[in-house]
Amino acid sequence: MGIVKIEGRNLREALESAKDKVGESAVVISRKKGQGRVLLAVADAPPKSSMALLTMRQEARSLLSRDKITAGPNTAGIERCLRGRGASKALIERVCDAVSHKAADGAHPLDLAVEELATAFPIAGAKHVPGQTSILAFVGSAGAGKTTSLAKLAGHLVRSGRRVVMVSLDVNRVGAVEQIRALGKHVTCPTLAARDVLQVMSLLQGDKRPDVVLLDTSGISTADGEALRRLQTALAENNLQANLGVYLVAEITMRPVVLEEELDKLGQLPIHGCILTKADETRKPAPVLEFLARRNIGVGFVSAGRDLKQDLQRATGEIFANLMLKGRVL
Ligand SMILES: Nc1nc2c(ncn2[C@@H]2O[C@H](COP(=O)(O)OP(=O)(O)OP(=O)(O)O)[C@@H](O)[C@H]2O)c(=O)[nH]1
Ligand SMILES: [Mg+2]
Repeated sequence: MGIVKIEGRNLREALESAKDKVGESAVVISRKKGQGRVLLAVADAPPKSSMALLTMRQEARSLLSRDKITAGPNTAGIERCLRGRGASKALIERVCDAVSHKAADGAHPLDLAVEELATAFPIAGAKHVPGQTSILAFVGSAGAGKTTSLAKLAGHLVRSGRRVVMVSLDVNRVGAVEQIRALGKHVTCPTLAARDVLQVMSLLQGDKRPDVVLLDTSGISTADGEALRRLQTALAENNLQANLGVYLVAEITMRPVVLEEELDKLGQLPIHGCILTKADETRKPAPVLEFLARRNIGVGFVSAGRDLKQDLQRATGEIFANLMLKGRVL
């Protein structure tokens, strides 16, 4: 067979291609890298003597020298940066590959990394059906930032002219009812402390129906999951003009394994999206972002501080790129 040229986008791809085309006994004699490509000169068997090896090397060099690939962009800085954010090897490779591939067009590597990262994580769409009341329920572990994020969103919706009610199912914990009332007052949004999730139904009748019901839960995920499933069934049975979207509130500092447990505890409850909180408290947001992407859970909002008016941002590709490259939202 002699020596053949094999090409791939990276070393792994080129080696796999060599195995496919030349067979298991393929031996790499020479290689060349650049512009998002790896070229291999491959023989179908090892050389039988040192003389044979020299001849093979000469042949390989001459084969590869016909391909004028120049050095690709320097992705070492991007790689270092992503490693600092806690990114996985697979994500780092994906971004660096994309940068090397597109760099030929003359764009700056960092801009290309931003472009790739902006599409690496799903965004949760807003679920609003005209004429229906949207019930947005926030679930998640104790202290994740459910009530604070809910109040931030309530303030935003009230300012944009929507009729909003905040309902809290967290009525047994000392101070919980006072907290939601105080936050409601602060963002000029009416509140209701509900002992039973089905109390929400009473808000969904008549002309004064709210546009949005923001439903806060207790942080005891098994019980919250069960309550929301009851609400879901009741809404369907009563044919009310309302739709329920469940949002998981998760600290961006959380370990994915804990988040996984949290989702398990919620049971068979469709999760519409995620609100990521405490983005101001870590420079390593990648593990949680990558976990959500693997589970195909889109991020709806990112919270990066305690300020009720400023610190909740609608998730965008730019925010993901900032988090992954700078370790902060802006
Ligand atoms: N630094 C920072 N703190 C936050 C953020 N969001 C919420 N917090 C703080 O986190 C703490 C818990 O927030 P809560 O909104 O009470 O959390 P929760 O999920 O409702 O908690 P439980 O009701 O106990 O389950 C509070 O001190 C908040 O001020 C954020 O984005 N950044
Ligand atoms: Mg709370």
